[in-house]
Amino acid sequence: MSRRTLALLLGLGLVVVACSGGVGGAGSPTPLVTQLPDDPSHPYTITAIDYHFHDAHPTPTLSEDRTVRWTNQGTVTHNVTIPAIGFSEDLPVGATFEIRGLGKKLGGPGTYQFYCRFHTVFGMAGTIVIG
Ligand SMILES: [Cu+2]
Repeated sequence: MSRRTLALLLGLGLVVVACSGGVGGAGSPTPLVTQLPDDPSHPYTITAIDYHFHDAHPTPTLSEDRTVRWTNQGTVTHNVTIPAIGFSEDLPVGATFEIRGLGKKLGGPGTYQFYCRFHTVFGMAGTIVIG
């Protein structure tokens, strides 16, 4: 895989899986990058990492009944404010919360903004797409 391809895959938010070594071993080489498709049977996870909401620029199109989960893997407390439903919840370091059926609560298909009330100056915001 070329460096350009790797950079492209990483830019698309794909996850690098561990390379378990095996240098010089026989058989097929271990892939360095594996695409992890969005799985509708699980909550859609948006991760706050130091003034950025990862995987929400925008989200993929989510069904109305999908659970959306926010988790904070950064080093400071963040917040999730969703003006369309008057929701605002702080998200301490390491914390996670979920909203079940977020699309239904939002009122159905559409594009909805959310942001961190502590870090608007950094543009810490995201877009949820319900379809
Ligand atoms: Cu924040």
